[in-house]
Amino acid sequence: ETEVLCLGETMSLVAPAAPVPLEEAPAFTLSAGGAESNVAVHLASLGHHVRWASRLGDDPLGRRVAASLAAAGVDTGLVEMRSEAPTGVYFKDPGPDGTRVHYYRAGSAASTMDHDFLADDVIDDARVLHISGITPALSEGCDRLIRRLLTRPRRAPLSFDVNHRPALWSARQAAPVLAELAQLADVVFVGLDEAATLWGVRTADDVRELLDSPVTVVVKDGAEAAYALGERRTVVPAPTVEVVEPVGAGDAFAAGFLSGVLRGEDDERCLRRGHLLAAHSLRSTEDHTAPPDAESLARWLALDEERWG
Ligand code: KDG
Repeated sequence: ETEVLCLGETMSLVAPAAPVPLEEAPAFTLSAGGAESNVAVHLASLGHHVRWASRLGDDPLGRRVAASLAAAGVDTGLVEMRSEAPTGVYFKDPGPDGTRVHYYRAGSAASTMDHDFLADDVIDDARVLHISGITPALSEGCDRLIRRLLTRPRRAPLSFDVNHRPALWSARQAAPVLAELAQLADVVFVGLDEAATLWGVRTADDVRELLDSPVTVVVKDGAEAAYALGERRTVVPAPTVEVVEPVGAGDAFAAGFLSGVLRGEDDERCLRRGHLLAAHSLRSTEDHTAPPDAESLARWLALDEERWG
């Protein structure tokens, strides 16, 4: 049985080997990066059965992306390799004000997905479907696909990470679309700073007021805390971490949280799992790293409230 089906574009990721600006970096690493497949990799490394669905170019980079996700334990059987469009590429550009990204993804194989990508029975086979607000910005077909997934009658909860990517579309363009799509999901992940940029809200409770229909809205307030706002309001402070590089931490958080959901845990434990995986990812420059081992995870999850904070 598929526990989570993740859908979205994954690109080849070129990153300076040391955190120096792209213009000067002498050496690079080549790996795979995509928000939804990052979530898939984290979930797989926690032992969950995860599928990732998308399109890649039938080219060396596409084969490399597919092979690296398969090697990480993700089921890539639904991935379509296309000869008429290339695999997208993106570069990380570390700088004094944080890491910027540069995309070479217009017309990529993933952007050719349309509303009929994935049969209904394949979607219904998963216990959770995870998508993000990146996909509707890729093409009109991708937008139609996301709308179909969010509006079709469904059996399993649908998880939606808002993931506003300013390099794809402006906040003014994205704000109404991302709010509309988030309202159709069951579990929504959003950063408080991201929500502030998009919708001009100030607090986690403002976000919940705006997004009042999902069962649970998870608001991440960076180094401060994370909130699960549903029938109840749960807050868990963030553990202290020395941040090496923040890209990918949101994906790790979503994976941790969803791992808790799959185990039937309460919101507090789901948030803790989210924090723990995010903290781990914040310490690395890779989009995804091996998660903490089961024993340390269990130890941290069991900390009483005082020592956790
Ligand atoms: O969350 C990390 C992603 O942003 C990164 O892997 C690339 O999917 C990506 C995107 O579209 O920005």
